[in-house]
Amino acid sequence: MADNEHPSEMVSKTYLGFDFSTQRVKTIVINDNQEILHEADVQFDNDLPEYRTHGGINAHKDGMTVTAPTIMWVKALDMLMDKLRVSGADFSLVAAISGTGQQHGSVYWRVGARDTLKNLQPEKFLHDQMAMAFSITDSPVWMDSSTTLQCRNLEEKLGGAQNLADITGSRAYERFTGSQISKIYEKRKEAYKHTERISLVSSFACSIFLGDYAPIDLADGSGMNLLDINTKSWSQECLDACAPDLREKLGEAVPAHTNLGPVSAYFVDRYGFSPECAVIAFTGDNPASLAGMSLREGDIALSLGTSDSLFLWLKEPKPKLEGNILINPVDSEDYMGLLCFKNGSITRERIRDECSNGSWDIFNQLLDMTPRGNFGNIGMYYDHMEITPALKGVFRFNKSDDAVPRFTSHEVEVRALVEGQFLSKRVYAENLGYKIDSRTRVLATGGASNNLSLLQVLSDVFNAAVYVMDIANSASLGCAYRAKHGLLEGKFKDVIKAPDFKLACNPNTDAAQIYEPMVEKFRNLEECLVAGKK
Ligand code: XUL
Repeated sequence: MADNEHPSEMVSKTYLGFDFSTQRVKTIVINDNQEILHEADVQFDNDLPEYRTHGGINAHKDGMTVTAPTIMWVKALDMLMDKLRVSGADFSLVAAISGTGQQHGSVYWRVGARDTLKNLQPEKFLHDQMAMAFSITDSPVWMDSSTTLQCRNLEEKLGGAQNLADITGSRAYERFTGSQISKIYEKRKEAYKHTERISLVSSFACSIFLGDYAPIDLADGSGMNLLDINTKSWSQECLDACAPDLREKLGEAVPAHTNLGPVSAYFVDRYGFSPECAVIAFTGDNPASLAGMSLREGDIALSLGTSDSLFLWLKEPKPKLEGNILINPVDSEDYMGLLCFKNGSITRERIRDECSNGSWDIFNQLLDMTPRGNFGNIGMYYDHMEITPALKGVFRFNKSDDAVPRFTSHEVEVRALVEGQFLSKRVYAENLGYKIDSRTRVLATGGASNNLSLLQVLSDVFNAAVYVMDIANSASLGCAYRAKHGLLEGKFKDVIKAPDFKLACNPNTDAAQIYEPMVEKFRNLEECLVAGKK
């Protein structure tokens, strides 16, 4: 063995995970022991300034349209592969590749592009050969909000928002791909006609590795308002409501762990991949993170960041107007729920500044000194227009459910904020069909997950143990895991070793007695607010 060779790499196969996210493309190489051997990334703004993106996107003048140049993603991949090679990655050891992309974004392949993909010349860069491959050169991405008209139209044709949610797992959202395609069809009929295939960002990236059109996977496909999550196939009614000939342009969708076949000859000849290296279907970044966090049946993962997001493993989902249900990326028999709360740390920090002079220590002392249940007071703090639910403003209620303009002390305010944020998460998780039981684990991640006082309230509100995990790059790591899972088949949990989560808190013995009634109170109060009755 040469001195500079990595011992783990010598003994095991490796797996490659790619993440085509909004601001960059990133990759992680792991070995069979799930140790990270190499990482590399290419930032769109800095490394590819010629595309003039800010945060990886171009925001248009209308303030609603947001796109990214499709070819930029291809060029970024050329650069990333070279970086990885320079970092010493041995591509001949890669047993399988998978990846992920920002959800909802779409790619439009021009008639003839399939031949381009099948005949890529190894001596040339991908971006030189794929420059003419797209009928729409700027891909709409998830930050686009220009399709309200198409959304209303889709909901109307499908018998209302709840009916659409019952079929596709979500009411119509501007960023979801069905409405985006519908807008392209309405505004650019010629380009639509010359489109041979429509991919999501994930299946587009996968197509490059496969050297052919890769199918959309069921998990990312659930973010389009086009897939029937019950039958796990396209809904003809939804397809028809968006644009003609859509079924042919989308191809059939497959489970996210599907082995699609060997990597294209381009990667074998140019980078030295084994001709047997398998390409596993790519998926969306949120499903990929679920895999990266090794979520198990019954788990809840809560990322506490500027905004908070909640991932749920669901067996029997109940789609609602708030939240999204997706087909589970690691077990396509099951589902995942996704809930985004815009007012996360951004609002916690505002209250910290007002009540404790910017000090987290004092904020935590105030929180700890107030009894669980906060004397029956409840608060909802939506400084920014909230997503779950669509409310803006601060709402405070006393123990008789009367609206009050303020609470009597800083400690009551602080506890009302923290309890309110976690009660809301429990309410919406249960609304989507999540059932809390003795096996429930709450896995906390993100910036605020190092605050034990916050986590204790979380544990009490959910009456469940809270674990913490520090998983950076959960989407790309999740895809390296998924590459292995797809290759070896079987249950994800039997193939992938879960990271060691650290137990942070157990619920207090009186937690259920205090918070069960409070959850109901919160649910009723918020329903009244949404209905305009409070
Ligand atoms: C999810 C969503 C975002 C993107 C970000 O619905 O729009 O989380 O997936 O990459």
